Amino acid sequence: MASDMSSLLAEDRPSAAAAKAARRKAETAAFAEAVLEGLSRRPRSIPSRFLYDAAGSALFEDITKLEEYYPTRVETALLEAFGKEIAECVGDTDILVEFGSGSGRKTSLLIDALPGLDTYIPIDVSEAFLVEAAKRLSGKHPGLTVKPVVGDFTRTRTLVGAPRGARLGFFSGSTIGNLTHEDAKAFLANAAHLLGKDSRFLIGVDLKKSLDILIPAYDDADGVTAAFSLNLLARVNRELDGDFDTTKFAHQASYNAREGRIEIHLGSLTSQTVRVLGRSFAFTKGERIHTENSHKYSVPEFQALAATAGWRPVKAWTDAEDLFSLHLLRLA
Ligand code: SAH
Ligand code: AVI
Repeated sequence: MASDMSSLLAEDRPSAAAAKAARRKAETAAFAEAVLEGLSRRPRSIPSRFLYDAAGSALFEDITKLEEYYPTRVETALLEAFGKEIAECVGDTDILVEFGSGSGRKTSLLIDALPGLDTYIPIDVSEAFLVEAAKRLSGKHPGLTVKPVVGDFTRTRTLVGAPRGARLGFFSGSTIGNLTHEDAKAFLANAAHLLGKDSRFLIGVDLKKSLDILIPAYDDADGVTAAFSLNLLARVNRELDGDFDTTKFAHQASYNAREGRIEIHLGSLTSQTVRVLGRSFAFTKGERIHTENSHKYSVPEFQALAATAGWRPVKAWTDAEDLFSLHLLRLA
């Protein structure tokens, strides 16, 4: 079969250009609402999905190459070591649906291990990055139909135009850890609905571990993670007529043991007033904006969470140092 990139090529048509402009407008409106609301409440917070504009996605790619950031390295090694075994446990698969697909580099390993795969549907909110990644994947896997979907995976209720067939979901990188337990449950329940009866789900989940490993992974020596966090304020300046001085905020990563999660904040280094869309927000020195959570789960903790949404464990794979886990689940 010839490589099919129909939904990407459609981007060139005028109607597709209008749809793209409408998506961008809606995304900017959602960003504006989240920022104005999040800066008005106490404690202040902005949802982490807004970290991923084009610049944020590129900075996340830089994070994945850091020595301190073990999750990408270890998850890749797990897919390389156990890809064949995972594929055997998964069984026949026609359609792979990936949530928060990013660069899709790890996905290639999974695609290689699934010989009967016909269609790949990556879902991501970061449009330009998604389109580039989908083109790369399509070129690398001739014969695979690639149908990228731009959108928020917590709000994707249907996969328009997706063919019938056996479905496997893939949620890599421990992005599920960026959701609260409540939101993760709702996401897993929606994914069950989206993937449908008899589907399976492969999810990468970061494990609890020593703070000596965990903290540097989120506060690296070269300041790449800090740049990733601060890009959120730069994005407010670019898109929402903001005047954040990004040199006057500091990236802060800490572990909240009670919640079992890394928390990332941007702390104000001075007393200052910032304007966004014509509104003023006064910060005292030390006042923080909560920008990200990254929950860590033991294998049984994650299996218990998945069970609340109807997903049963098939098998979990971990590395020798117990840094990261890959869970294969099936619907009960
Ligand atoms: N899975 C990839 C990328 C992880 S980074 C990997 O393991 O390397 C998280 C990805 O999820 C980014 O590409 C980001 O744009 C996307 N993302 C984050 N929140 C999202 C949301 N609510 N809906 C859709 N995509 C989201
Ligand atoms: C995408 N996500 C799983 C990353 C994480 O590890 O929580 C995002 C990240 N934030 C800072 N470093 C990496």
